[in-house]
Amino acid sequence: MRLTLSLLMVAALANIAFAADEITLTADHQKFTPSELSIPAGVKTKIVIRNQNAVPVEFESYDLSREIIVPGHGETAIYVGPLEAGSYQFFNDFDHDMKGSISVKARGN
Ligand SMILES: [Cu+2]
Repeated sequence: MRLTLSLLMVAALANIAFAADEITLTADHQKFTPSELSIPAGVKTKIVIRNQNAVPVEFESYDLSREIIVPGHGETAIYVGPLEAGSYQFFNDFDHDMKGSISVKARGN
């Protein structure tokens, strides 16, 4: 019984950790929200890019070596990492004024 409870708690904690490693980036009008994402270092992270605009956006990042078109009113997901601590820039290649960054922080900092 005690062992079963422990296993359930491990499973619950694992679920929380998994949920924390998926974040959403929204493209709306001429900006990304949030403009600065924060993710932990050393962890593979799923970024769901949701485009609220009628026109497509192209999420592009030289720092992350990623380039992907998200159709108008569509969404797509990319996986980044595990990354080292630092700041990683991204922008919309269809509108270079639309940009943001991913702040990767070492755990415990
Ligand atoms: Cu491009």
